Amino acid sequence: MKTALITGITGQDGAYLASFLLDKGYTVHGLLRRSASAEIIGERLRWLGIIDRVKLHDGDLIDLSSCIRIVEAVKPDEVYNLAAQSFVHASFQQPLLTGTVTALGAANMLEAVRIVRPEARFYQASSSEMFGKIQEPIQSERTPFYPRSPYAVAKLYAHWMTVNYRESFGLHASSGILFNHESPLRGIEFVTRKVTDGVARIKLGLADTLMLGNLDATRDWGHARDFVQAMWAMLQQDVADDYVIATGRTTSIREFCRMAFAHAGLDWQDHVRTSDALLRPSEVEVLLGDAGKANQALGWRATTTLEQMVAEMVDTDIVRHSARIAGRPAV
Ligand code: NDP
Ligand code: GDR
Repeated sequence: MKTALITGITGQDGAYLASFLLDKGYTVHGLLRRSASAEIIGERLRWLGIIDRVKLHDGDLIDLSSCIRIVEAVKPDEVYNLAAQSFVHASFQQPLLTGTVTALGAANMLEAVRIVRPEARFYQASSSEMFGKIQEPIQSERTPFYPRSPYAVAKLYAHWMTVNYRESFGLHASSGILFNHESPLRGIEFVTRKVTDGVARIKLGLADTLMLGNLDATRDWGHARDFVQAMWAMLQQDVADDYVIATGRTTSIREFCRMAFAHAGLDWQDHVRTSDALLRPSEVEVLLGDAGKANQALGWRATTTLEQMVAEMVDTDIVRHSARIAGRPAV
């Protein structure tokens, strides 16, 4: 059976992708950066019950020698480069770190594959943030990019490096231009999880208000479990290519709040407050993707509705906080 190497395996997508590949019979390896809080680093892999089924290797995306060493040791058939400084808001405060990890880190992995394992298939986690100040109302692979944050600029570099390594060196390197995808394993700083966590706290009497920034922005939100399947499907194609992955429905932050609070029997207007401190220096106001190419070529389409995902996220956060109140582990 095949062997996969996932960078960013401890993140939301890395955990779901690892689970998906294990179910397909893959041997799954992951690059793990050292942390002083080692006991919480594998939380998502533990949540999915797979921490003992993946093989983790110490390394860091910004350390080329560790990337080379791990690719050499693992000899992967497929490499999924998901590691990144992925929080747009933080990228305005840490633009150089974001560039080093999110842009040059991808170049490191491309170099490691080119030098050590050029026959491996490579997936780059590109982003709808690259469309930024949108140039077309519905964004597809043909829509020009206009990045609006240091994060998006870094992703654009990584995206074009992936295209360049495909064209220059013949690597089977594909980019998935993924629109926002969420889940109960989403990082707490991202708006959907911040909202569902807030709903759970308010429902259980642990808090009364939730502070947010821009409520008018809209996002094309899908479920991470659906989206990781598209990553895999791209690497099964004979020819590497780039694909937009999206649901084709866009929803405002305000409407997401309404849905999440309503699921718990609450009125969002009683609890949500806004603060200018949470606004971004430049904002991506609207994103709406056309995944027609992926649908035709990969047979992929989003299957989880936003309503189902909101319900799953709110219910899971209520379970998590209830367990904490009762002094039980949530997993
Ligand atoms: P997360 O932020 O949840 O995960 C990021 C992962 O990268 C974590 O495993 C993190 O490790 C790891 N990482 C960060 N810096 C380094 C480093 N220097 N060396 C090694 N590993 C590192 O992101 P998601 O799972 O949500 O996203 C996966 C990828 O897809 C990212 O590249 C993101 O930018 C991109 N993307 C995500 C979308 C989304 O909506 N989720 C949409 C489009 C693109 P640690 O656990 O130690 O912090
Ligand atoms: P995004 O996700 O920037 O789209 O990047 P995020 O959830 O952070 O923001 C979405 C929108 O919500 C608005 N917003 C808030 N955002 C956060 N985080 N916190 C708040 O309190 C808040 N209030 C309003 C934001 O201004 C924004 O408009 C995500 C990441 O996963 C990237 O890595 C990925 O590439 C893109 O999605 C596609």
